Amino acid sequence: VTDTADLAARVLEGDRRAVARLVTLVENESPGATQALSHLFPQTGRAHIVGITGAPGCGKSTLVNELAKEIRRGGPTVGIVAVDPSSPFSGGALLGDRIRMRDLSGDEGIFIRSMASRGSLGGLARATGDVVKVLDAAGFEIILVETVGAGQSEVDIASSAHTTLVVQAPGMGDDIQAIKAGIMEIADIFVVNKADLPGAEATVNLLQMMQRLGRDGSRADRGHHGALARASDAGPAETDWVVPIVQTVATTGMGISELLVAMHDHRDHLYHSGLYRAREEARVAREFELLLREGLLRDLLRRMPPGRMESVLNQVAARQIDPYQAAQQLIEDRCREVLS
Ligand SMILES: Nc1nc2c(ncn2[C@@H]2O[C@H](COP(=O)(O)OP(=O)(O)OP(=O)(O)O)[C@@H](O)[C@H]2O)c(=O)[nH]1
Ligand SMILES: [Mg+2]
Repeated sequence: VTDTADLAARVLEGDRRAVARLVTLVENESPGATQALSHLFPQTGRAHIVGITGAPGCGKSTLVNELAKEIRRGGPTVGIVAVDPSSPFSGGALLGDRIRMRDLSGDEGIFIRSMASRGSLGGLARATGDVVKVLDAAGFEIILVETVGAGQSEVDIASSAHTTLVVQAPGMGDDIQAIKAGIMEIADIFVVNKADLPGAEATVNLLQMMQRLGRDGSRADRGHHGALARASDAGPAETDWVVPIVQTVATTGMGISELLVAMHDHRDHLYHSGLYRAREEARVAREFELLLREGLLRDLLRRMPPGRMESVLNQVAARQIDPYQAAQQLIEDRCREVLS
């Protein structure tokens, strides 16, 4: 126990080896990780968390690499978390990331971690959130979180980032993806990367058109999933932020400084409008709800008499009982047990 307290203390001092060690503990879901995170929690909430999402291959890693270099030129420190959802090709992608990010290594003001993808996407989202907390507590001022726009993950990231960059590249069928994935709602900044390729202008036009169709590009619902998160609905209304569309060529650095300006503008906007607080509250509520669910499920499963789950599942499979009633039954059994 003193071991984890000590580890947490060293993380707070910004000790890189302690940060790396704790991140590994978090990834492995080691029991010590939760204790250390408890120690760190009061010191979190300082970093500007920026999510970068978009279709595979649109240039997110290249962009993150250039952004990090640009941020470092200005002074602030940067944490980078690359999230790779389960994919048979992820080995290659991770290797590619390492090579591309190599020119950042050696800088003490940057910490890079690729998250291994094990377990459910939900588990990955939680682990990512915890790693972000570690980097936040360690004093990294801007934290860039890269996620592939696969299924639910970009929504997860959007609700845990202050600022979400949605990256599009011309000629990748992104126009369809944009509509499908509800990406208009989560974007705080649109990045049209690979602006050196033909079709960039068309992508920009399409985004502008969709923005007009959607009235403004704001995302009033962002982060408000889940029952507890609704507590924050009383917060300030999503305001007059016009989602900028920034063109970049990540391979040459073109447009990167403009993108950084847009990121800072958005952070300032969040502060001045009171949205920063609202998003923090929604984030905390969502995270807390997840923890409650996880804990309650774990408790339920642990206390169930041996064989009970199997027998219920068999009954459901045989259509002898419906899953709604079955779930209700198990929950009620547990409640009765607690009360007796
Ligand atoms: N022409 C052009 N190529 C680019 C640009 N940005 C990135 N690329 C190239 O696009 C390819 C994919 O870039 P990545 O940065 O790995 O893209 P990613 O979105 O991180 O990919 P995943 O993590 O696999 O989803 C690489 O070959 C890059 O060199 C750009 O602005 N212009
Ligand atoms: Mg990548």
